[in-house]
Amino acid sequence: SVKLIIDDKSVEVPKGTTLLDAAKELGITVPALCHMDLSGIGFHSSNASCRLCVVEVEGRRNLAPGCTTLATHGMVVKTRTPRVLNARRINLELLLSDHPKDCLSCSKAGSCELQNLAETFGIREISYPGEMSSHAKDTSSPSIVRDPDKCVMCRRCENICREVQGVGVLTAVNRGFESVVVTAFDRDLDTTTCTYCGQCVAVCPTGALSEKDETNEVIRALADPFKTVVVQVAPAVRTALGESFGMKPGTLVTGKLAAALRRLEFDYVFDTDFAADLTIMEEASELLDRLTRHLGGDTDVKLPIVTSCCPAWVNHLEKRYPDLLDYPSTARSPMQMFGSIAKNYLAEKISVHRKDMVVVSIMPCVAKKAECARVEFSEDGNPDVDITLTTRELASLIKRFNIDFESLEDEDFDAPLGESTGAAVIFGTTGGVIEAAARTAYEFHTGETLEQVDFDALRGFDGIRSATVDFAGIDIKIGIAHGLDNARVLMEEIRKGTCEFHAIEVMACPGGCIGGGGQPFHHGKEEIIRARQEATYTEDANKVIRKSHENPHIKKLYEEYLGKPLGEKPHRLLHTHYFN
Ligand code: HC0
Ligand code: SF4
Repeated sequence: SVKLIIDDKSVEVPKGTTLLDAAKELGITVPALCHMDLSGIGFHSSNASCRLCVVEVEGRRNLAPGCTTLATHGMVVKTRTPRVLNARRINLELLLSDHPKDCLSCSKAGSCELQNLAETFGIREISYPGEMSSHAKDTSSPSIVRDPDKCVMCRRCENICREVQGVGVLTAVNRGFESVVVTAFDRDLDTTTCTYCGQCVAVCPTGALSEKDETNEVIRALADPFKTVVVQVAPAVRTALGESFGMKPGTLVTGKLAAALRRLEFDYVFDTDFAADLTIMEEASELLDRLTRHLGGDTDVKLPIVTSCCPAWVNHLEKRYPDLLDYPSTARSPMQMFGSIAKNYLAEKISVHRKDMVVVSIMPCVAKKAECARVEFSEDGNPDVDITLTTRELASLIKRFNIDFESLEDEDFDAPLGESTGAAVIFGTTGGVIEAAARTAYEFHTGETLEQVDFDALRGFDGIRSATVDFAGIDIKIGIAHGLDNARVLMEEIRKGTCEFHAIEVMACPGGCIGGGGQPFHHGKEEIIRARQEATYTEDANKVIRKSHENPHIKKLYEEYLGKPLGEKPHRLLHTHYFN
């Protein structure tokens, strides 16, 4: 370790620690725009490009960037001298001089890191007015809007897209004044291999990347007297929405969420968790079907089965692994199963034509906006899910409707599409879908009661995890990856024929949906994502029923309407296919 002094305080840190991290040990925050540290979930970005983290190091002539300068023994560092503060202010003003000034109407207003820094540094005028760079806005994608004029060249998006997702759609081009992060040949996003995972949006400090805002479409639908408007909420939303109202990360707001949706005057307030239970019924049955055939000597059967409920993962699979499209489960995602059940079963039950029903999804995800627009999830041009909003967009709607979120009394979701189990809740975190599937597949396969429903071996934040589950004498090998580049490792094993897993779960976003691109901004605070995961497991543990196949409303839906899992009706309404 090395010992050094920062702002007159002594600190000892391991060799290789940056000055920024050493200062953090002392509780000293050094501002930064390009730096973001989420190492615990596999992401770290420091390009030393924003130069806002400069510090004075005794004996050095130039100021040093705190994010890339390593602490050495005996160093004396100062983080808030007039020279340091002045340099940071000048660097900030230079960034602002070539930044649009439409803060009032910017998509990032209120959460912009650049705006916050300008406020912190007391900037009241821009000292360097002059030429502004100009790039076209890209609205081609159903999920993401790119506004390169707002790019500050921090390159977090480029790093997360290349290093964590292994996609590499975004890249810095040009030099000096002309430098900007764009797609290859500056092509529209919808013509690239972008998966719409939205992780670039999640880490962008400014309004250069944001989700496509569809709040006004929902307001219009809610005001239309001829429409029955049905809403569903994804598992991970309840673990994070409170943050948008100043609540502590990890605060579960399930009851307030249902209440707020009712205040928004949705006609039916339902839960995607219900459909997550439904997904497990189909996916666990599919796993067992493939497994039984495999054990029976069928060499054509494709194992491992790969989860397919994450839409960014599906986009990536189709583009990157067109030769492996027989491996993903054909079960639709919970969101799309919900849409299908709403526009078929529910519509019939309440005698509403599907064209007069609007299904709105609230998701922690931006890729879900593109998923609901896929043609295979529509009938005669009418989509099963009409509009998808992110958690952030829902927060904005609640504020616009003047609802005092914090003081809302807890309410329940409506029945029957609002009832769910603990298994559905954990869909929201990495490892949760496969744990939920294991709970049901175990009981379906063995006919015995699973006493210990917590599969601790499947939990955690390691990018790639594996575990073996004993299904009454048969060892079921399970693999988990979150972050698309981690998924690559497992997919390449399948390609080479060396993969030993029977089932694999992939979620595109680090942490799973709790870390989704549509969640309230974490601003690089890893503890926020960890708190959301804890909340997820707490909600599961608090549920009376924790196995999907024990959900009474799911049982009834099969008895009354669907028949058997993997049967004709489920095949038509709940399964899908993949394209390359
Ligand atoms: Fe997820 Fe989902 S769990 S993808 O992570 O499977 O977005 O929260 O809604 O559909 O249920 C996101 C979250 C969902 C779906 C569910 C799955
Ligand atoms: Fe890359 Fe995901 Fe952003 Fe697309 S949405 S550019 S894949 S990080």
